[in-house]
Formats: sequence, structure tokens, C-alpha cells
Amino acid sequence: MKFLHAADIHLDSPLRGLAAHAHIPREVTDDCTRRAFANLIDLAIAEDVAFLIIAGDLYDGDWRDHGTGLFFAREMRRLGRPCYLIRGNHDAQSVITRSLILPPNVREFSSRTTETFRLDDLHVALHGRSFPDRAVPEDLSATYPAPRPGWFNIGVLHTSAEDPGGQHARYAPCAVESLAAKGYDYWALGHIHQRQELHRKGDAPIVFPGNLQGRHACEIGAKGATLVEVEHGAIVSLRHVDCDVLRWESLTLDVAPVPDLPDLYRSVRFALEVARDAAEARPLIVRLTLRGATLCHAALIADRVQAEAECRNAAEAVSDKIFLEKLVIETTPLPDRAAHADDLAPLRHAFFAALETSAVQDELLKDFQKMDGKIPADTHDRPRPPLDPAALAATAAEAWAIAEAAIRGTPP
Ligand SMILES: [Mn+2]
Repeated sequence: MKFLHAADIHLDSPLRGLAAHAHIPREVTDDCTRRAFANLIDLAIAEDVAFLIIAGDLYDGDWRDHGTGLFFAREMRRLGRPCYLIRGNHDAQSVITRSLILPPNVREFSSRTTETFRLDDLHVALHGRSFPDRAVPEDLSATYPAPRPGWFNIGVLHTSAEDPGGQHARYAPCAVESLAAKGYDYWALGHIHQRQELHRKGDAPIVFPGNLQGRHACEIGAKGATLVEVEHGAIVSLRHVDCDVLRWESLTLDVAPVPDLPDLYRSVRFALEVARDAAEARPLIVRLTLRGATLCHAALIADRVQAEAECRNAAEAVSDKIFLEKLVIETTPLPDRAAHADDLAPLRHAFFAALETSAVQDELLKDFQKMDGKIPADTHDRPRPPLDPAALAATAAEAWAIAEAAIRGTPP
């Protein structure tokens, strides 16, 4: 027996942060949450699951119109097998004012009391409770019943669990330990949009499947549902399956080693190629952050419009399905080279000034003359030391460049 666990579908919620990105075609961004949901139903049918669980936030809020409910009802008829759902903070009983009579395979948990649905032929019991209102401060799991002995027990719960709150508001918080202590075989959670498994190794799974479709630059990476397979009352496999139709990614690139802008954009292109391959042919919206102490810093910040255009150019060269959401430039200049040059100025000045004096020149030329006499005449590629003031000046310039590079620790 297999079942599919999804949550946080936020059907018909818009993608955020794309207002300034007219270059992303509408067909890439339109109806993302609906298309991802259709993928979920396709998956349920292809895997021939016994039932589907939706652990809250099926809807993003009150429907704009009945189109949202009509789409859901249509997909449920196509599913043609049980779907158990609870309401979360976004689609709490009091939040959704419009409604439709749903197909009989859809079973919604009460918001007044904890309810148990049974699949008698499979010996599966599902325990759950819907959110009556957006804010639920109490631990709902405390009201969940003891497991039905000898059956496969699933707890369906919308909760922030032990999340401290930040990206996700704290609703119906509960301790992982108390979920584990309930003695169920699987906890189907919802609310946290990043996929997480909370149980200790060897314990019954406590899973946030993550949301079904990323909708903004903070909902990055693969999104989908968790497919669970049970044999003789025990879980034999549990895996995430992608359902998203469009992916968001955040790439941070250390550009410290690049010597110039062409190389920098080459490394941008390489990073985008890696991201393209990971997205497996889905459209990808990328936030790109450039970091590191680099020679290119001044050029990047001097013309951000140019830099963003080059990064878009790199994205377009990699794929017609990769789009730049934003370029974040967090580079820094190299440790202050100008200040270093100033530090060396008195030394450089003293070095070249000394060479201008005829006493020093004469002394050096005499030494080089002696050195020249000691180099065997038949030496292959016989090096010649400077033997006149012009050659001495040229050698001095080379010597200074080498000395300066040695002082700075960089190659000349
Ligand atoms: Mn939620």
C-alpha cells in the first residue's frame, strides 16, 4: 500500500517579487501552483496510491472567485481515490468564505474536534483536526487520540512544531518528543515550507513534505510531496518526489580568484550550467550573489546595470529557461593596493634617486664589469650584466618591479 503526503499547496497564490521582471514569459509563471497540483495528482495516479493526504494550507486564503474551488474539485474527480485534508492557518474554517460541494472522495477533518477516518480494508486510521481560525496558539496534538491497536495510525497536523518562528509563524506548536510518544506510525505535518524530517533515526517518521511549488526567492530548491510505501503495517520506503513546474534557486559565487570581468562572467555561466542541470529542464529563476575580495569590485559597482545585463546574458547563453531574478553584488575591493603603493613610495624614491648619482653608478658599473669578466666566454646564451648607464637604468627598473612584487607577495 502506498500513500502520498503533501501540504502547503497555496493554490492560486501569485509568485512574488517578479513585478520588475517583464523578461520572464507569462507561460513560465502563470498558474504554477495549479500545474504543480496537477503533477501531484498525476503522481498519485501513476503510483496507484491508496489515498492522498493534504496537511493544511491547500488554499492561500479566501478564493478570488470560484475558479479555485472548481479546479480543486475537478482534480479530485480525476484523482478518484480518497483525499484526506485538514485546514491550516491560510485556509482555516473562518478564513474561507466561499465554498463548493466537493466530490465524495474528499474527506475534510473537523475544526471543532479531533476526528478519525478509517480505511477498514487497509487497516489504516487517520487522526486529524482542522484549524478553526488563522491563529491557533495551543498544541492541537494533545487532543489526538491513542493509536488504534494493530492498525497503521497516521496523525495529520498543521503545526510549526518546534520551529522558533521567523519565516513561518508559530501555530499549534508541539514538541517532536510528544508526537513520537503518541505511538502513531506516521505524522503527516504541514506548515513549514522547507522539507524536513523531524524524527530520530529508527522512530516513526514525522515529516514536513515542504510546499508543492516555490513561489518566491526564499522558497528555493526542489519542491514536491512525500511518497510512502507500507507493507504488513511497516514503512518500507519514504521518499520525496518533485512536483514543481518552476524552480527558484539562490546561487552565491565567490569571485575572489577571477582576474578580470570576462573570467568573472565565465564563472557565472559555469555556475548557471550546474544549476540548469540540477533543475532537470524546469524553468529556473535565480538570485545570484557575487562575493569575495576581487580586482573586479570597482567595475562591478561602478556600473551595476551593465553587470546585471552581463549576468542575464550569461543566463540566456546557458538556457532559454533560466531567468535572473536579482543580482546581488557583495564583493569587496582587494586589500588596499593604493595605500600599499604609497607605503613603498619613499623606498622607491630613495632607490632611483641613489642610482642617479654618478658615484653610485660608477661603483655599480665597476662591479658589473668584474662580474662580466668572470662569466666564461663560451657559456650558452651568455648573460650580459649592464655595462653602461642606459643598461643600468633598464636593469634597475626590472629589479624594482621584482623587489616590489616580493614585498607585496604577488608575482611581478
Ligand atoms: Mn501554514
